[in-house]
Amino acid sequence: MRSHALLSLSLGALASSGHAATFDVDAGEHGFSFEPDTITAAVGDTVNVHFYPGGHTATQSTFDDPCFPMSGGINSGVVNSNSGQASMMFSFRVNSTDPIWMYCGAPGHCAAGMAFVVNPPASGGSTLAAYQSASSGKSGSAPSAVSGGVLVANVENDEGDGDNSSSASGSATAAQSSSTTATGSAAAASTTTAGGSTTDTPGSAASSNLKVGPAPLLPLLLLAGPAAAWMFS
Ligand SMILES: [Cu+2]
Repeated sequence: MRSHALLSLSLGALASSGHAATFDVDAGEHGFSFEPDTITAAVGDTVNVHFYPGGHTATQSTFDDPCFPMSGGINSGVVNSNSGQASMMFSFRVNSTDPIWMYCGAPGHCAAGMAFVVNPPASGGSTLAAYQSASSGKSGSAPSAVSGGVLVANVENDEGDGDNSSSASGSATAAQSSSTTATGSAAAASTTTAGGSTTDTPGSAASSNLKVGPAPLLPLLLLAGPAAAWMFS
């Protein structure tokens, strides 16, 4: 019973975690850019921004006011790294399918085109290219307070591309390890159960030996009886 409960709990967690996707964005790995710079995400998906050296931010603006923090918007604050990805990453949840325009608030970075968009409009002139074009000449700034997401210990995404395909394989790996965990806990549970009953059996056998010690001797006597009779006949 216990092993079934554990197994169904593990499978339940596996099923629910399967719906949400995680997207990895690299900030400043190759100059003033976010890679990838366009993400199509569903509500409940997560975007993890990994920061390379240069002192970058991931900050939300409106489309109409690029490089300027949107009131109540998403903001990582400045995250720096000495080499490679910073020890902290900025993780935010996609709460709607409305476009999320993100830029880097370090001075000059947004003007240089350092921006990305989550769920860009399917049509019309509100494109990332238009946003970046309107960014030129803006000084760019970002609040220091983190909002709309959290800074958490960085989970390194694949070096090199850091695109959605690596995050897909990342999720697949996670799913695999979840199923391993499910198998593992099922195995652990049955081991525990087996161990438990194994412990019970010698325990009760031992106690019955102690309490009814002479009982096992009875068959021997019954066997010994005829044997002795045969021997002495
Ligand atoms: Cu930057």
